[in-house]
Amino acid sequence: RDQVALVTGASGGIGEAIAWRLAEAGCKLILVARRQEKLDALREDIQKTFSQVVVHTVALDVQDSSALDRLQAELPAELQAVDILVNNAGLALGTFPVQDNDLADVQTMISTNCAAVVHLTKLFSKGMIDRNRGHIVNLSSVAAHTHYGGGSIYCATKAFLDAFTTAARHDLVATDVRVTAISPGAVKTDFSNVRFKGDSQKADAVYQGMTPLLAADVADNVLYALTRPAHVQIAEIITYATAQSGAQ
Ligand code: NJP
Repeated sequence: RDQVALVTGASGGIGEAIAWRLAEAGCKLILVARRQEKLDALREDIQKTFSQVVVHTVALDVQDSSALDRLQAELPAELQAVDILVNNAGLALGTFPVQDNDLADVQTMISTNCAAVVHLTKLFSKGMIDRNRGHIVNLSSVAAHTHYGGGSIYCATKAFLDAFTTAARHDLVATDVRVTAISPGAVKTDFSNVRFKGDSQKADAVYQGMTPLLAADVADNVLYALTRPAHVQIAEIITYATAQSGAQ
């Protein structure tokens, strides 16, 4: 049967690019994010290009754990056995030295980047283990490795994700289920606008002096990991923009 792929944060940026690549690869898609209208527009666009592809959209906030609990049961029957889980929804908020961290923003980053991934992995790994097939892909970051100043919480959430990904691989080692972290550097998406709450000057400054990665570059890395032969498990793909120092 066609593989079923669930992508969080599919309404834009890297998640949208991943959705296109998975559609091209013939997967049935479950696209998750908060903005229903963006998801609907993407579904229409994908189905214009790939008319055979099944695309189902779910508007929810991954911070809402009861919505996550309901997610699987509310999926159409043909989509309940998820083979590919792409935990992509995530964000950074601001750039603060530790003494100035905004605790509400800290909570948002932890619940979105960490807790939701733990929850979705728990929900969908069970079926993968039972069927002895599946792939979990976690969108981490070079920030998990560089730990730049002013980004203590974002870096820590991505370091959490890397550790979680590695430990999950140990837990699943007796199965054919694979786990991969994809860790990009600076990617030209809405990410920096979200980070600086719409301050375009600050957002643009992030990409100064470099040609940032494209969302499609990251989606290529995801597809590479997913399409290796079954005996090959990619642990992590780390990609910097060529002129990126990684210090911020
Ligand atoms: O960001 P952006 P990217 N519940 O802002 C969704 C990592 N990364 O594509 O809910 C549900 O364009 C949001 O949808 P909506 C980064 O940490 C990036 O660049 O409708 N969904 C949107 O679809 C993240 O893990 C860079 O607003 C939620 C998507 O997430 C991943 O790549 C560098 C949500 C965000 O799209 C994708 O980021 C790096 C929620 N609570 C790692 N909150 C980079 N761009 O430079 C957000 O190292 N979303």
